[in-house]
Amino acid sequence: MRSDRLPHNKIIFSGTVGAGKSTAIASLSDVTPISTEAIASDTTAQLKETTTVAMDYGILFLQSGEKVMLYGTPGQERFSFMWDILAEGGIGLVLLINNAAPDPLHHLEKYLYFFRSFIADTAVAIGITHMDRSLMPTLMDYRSRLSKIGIMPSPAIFRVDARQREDVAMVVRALLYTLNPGLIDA
Ligand SMILES: Nc1nc2c(ncn2[C@@H]2O[C@H](COP(=O)(O)OP(=O)(O)OP(=O)(O)O)[C@@H](O)[C@H]2O)c(=O)[nH]1
Ligand SMILES: [Mg+2]
Repeated sequence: MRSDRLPHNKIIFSGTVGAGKSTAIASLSDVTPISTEAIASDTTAQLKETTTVAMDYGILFLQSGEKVMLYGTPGQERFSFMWDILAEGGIGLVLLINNAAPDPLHHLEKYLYFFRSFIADTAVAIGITHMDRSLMPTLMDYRSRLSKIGIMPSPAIFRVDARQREDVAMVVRALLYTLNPGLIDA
C-alpha cells in the first residue's frame, strides 16, 4: 500500500518527446500550470515548435481534500539529468508514449528501464497518446511487450489524448488507485 509515501502526493509525468506531458498537466491542473517551453531545435523541431527544457508543474485537488502535485519532465534526452531530479520524492509515474513516433515500443522499454528503481519503489501507469494519428502498435501489442519485460504488478495502460482532461484523469486515477485504493477521485 506504500501509504508512508502518500503525504508527498507528487506524481511525475515522463515519456517521449511530444507525447503530451505538458499538455496533460495543463489539462488536469486546477491552477495555471508552470511550464518551461523553449523553441525546439534539431530533430524535435521537425515534430513541434516548442519543447520543455526543465519541467512542468501543476496541482490537482482531489475531492478527498488531498492535493496532488503534478511534475512533468522534458522529453528530450539531453535534458534527462532532470528526470531523476524531478522524480525525487515522487509517489508514482505516469508514462506517456507517443504512438505516432517511430518505434514506440522501444520508447516504452527505454523509459521503464530508466525509471526501474523509482517504479520498484512506487508505481507506474501508462498512457498511449496520438492513437488517433497512428493505430499501430495497439494496446495489445503494448501489453504483450509489458509481459515480456516482466514488470510486476502489470501496469495499468490506457489510450490517452492528453488534450482531454478525462483521459488524463483516468490514468492518474489508476496510478493513485494502485498506490492506495482510498484515493480514487482524481
Ligand atoms: N492528435 C493528438 N495530439 C495530441 C495528443 N496528445 C497530445 N497531443 C498534442 O501533441 C502536442 C505535443 O504536446 P506537448 O504537451 O508539448 O508534449 P510534451 O510531451 O510535453 O513534449 P516535450 O516537452 O517536447 O517532450 C500538442 O500539440 C498536443 O496538443 C493526442 O492524443 N492526439
Ligand atoms: Mg513538454
